Amino acid sequence: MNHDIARKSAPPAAFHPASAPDYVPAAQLRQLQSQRLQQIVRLAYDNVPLYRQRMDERGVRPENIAGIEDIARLPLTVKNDLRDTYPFGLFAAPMRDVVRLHASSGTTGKPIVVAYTQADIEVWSGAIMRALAAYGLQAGDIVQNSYGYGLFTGGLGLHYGAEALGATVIPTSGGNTDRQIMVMKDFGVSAICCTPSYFLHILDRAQELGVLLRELPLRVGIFGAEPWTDAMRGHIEQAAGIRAFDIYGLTEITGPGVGAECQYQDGLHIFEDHFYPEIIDQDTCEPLPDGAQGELVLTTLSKQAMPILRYRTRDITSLHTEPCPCGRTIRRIHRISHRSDDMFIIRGVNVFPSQIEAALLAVDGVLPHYQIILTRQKGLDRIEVQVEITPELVSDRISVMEDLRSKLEKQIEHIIGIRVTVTLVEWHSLDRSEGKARRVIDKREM
Ligand code: DLL
Repeated sequence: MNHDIARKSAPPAAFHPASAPDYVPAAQLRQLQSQRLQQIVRLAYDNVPLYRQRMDERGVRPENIAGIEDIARLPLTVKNDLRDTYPFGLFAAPMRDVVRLHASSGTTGKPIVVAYTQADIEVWSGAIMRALAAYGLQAGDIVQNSYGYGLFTGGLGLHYGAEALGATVIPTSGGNTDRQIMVMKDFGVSAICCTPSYFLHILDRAQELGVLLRELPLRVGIFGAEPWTDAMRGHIEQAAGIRAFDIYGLTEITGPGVGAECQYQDGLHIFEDHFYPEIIDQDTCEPLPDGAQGELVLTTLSKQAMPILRYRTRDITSLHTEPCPCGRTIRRIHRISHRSDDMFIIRGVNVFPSQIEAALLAVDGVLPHYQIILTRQKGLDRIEVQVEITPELVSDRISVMEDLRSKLEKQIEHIIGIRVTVTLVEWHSLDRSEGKARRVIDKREM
């Protein structure tokens, strides 16, 4: 273990009562899931016309769902179902019981709107408490929440969960990076929540300002809302002297807190007493066995305002049942390496940004700031990868820069199997995001 990290480690957090459901014996958990599934299907069928119609079409009635093993009989839900019923068409509760709305705009079309009753907010906060406890946080920790506050679920979701844990929350929201760094330094922040790409930006700016994050009390990073790699984790942990944990979630299901890593950082435990995971084959929609990679499908088992049955997340992962050394009995998913719709096809080859990121970070001196630009010239698709390099690596000798460029091109070609053009760009020349990073710019004409 890195010495700085060891020095900054807090004593092991006492077991938090909110984490009790993480350790329930599997048989008991299945029973609870079965009961909750029956209730949620009944709620959806009785109150949401879309679910009633879809179930009727399949000839499935709520009483046919005897337990969790029947879940695959239920219809799948997709993002367009939320768009088509915009804004409130999937609500199962009257507005007087709805205490909060959030929305997510996505890249195209209308936003999707989601609703919460007070009980839903409590379940959500409970899930976040379980995540934070798994990272080793407790009352007394000072949590800087740099996820955006507003319609995005990241800010308020983490806010209420961290408060419920008893931590001190600083609601900085995203942006104003110099102020983020001042707060982190002056307020003795021990944990920060933001996207991994925004944290990289904070790291760079802190360095420019002469603030050494390694020397601050900061010891935990809570990073999610976008794909990131183990190579990126290594870079962040080393540069900031912290432990960087993954947190997963999506607006449709609740927001952040559907799953989280534990101290072993080997997959994300899904809080499956509330959010039931399945993996399906993306093409056939058939359920896949444990360990197989496919699309994650989630069912909300307790959501009252807006129950969601078998939601196709488009996130690609696998589900693991082997016991985790931490003792939690809830299952784990492999970290989400990509979304099925992140994939781009270039000359017939399927490519994911995360493959390019892993290739770049395998080469010393390359910063994890990159952008992928797709163009079409005379009918031929081309990939250009713009990569920032550390100032120390910039050399006056053209041959040194050329060697680095060609090393990166070879490394990427080795992983994705096609030639790309790498352009080395100056430190800070690529746009920085305060939220989710935009990695791919597709300039090909459709
Ligand atoms: O991003 C909720 C969130 C906020 C999660 C803060 C974690 C932290 P949406 O904006 O609806 O919600 O985006 C959901 O983001 O389907 C994934 O594709 C992606 N995503 C979320 N967390 C991770 C993660 C929030 N840890 C979509 N790793 C999801 C990879 C993630 N992708």
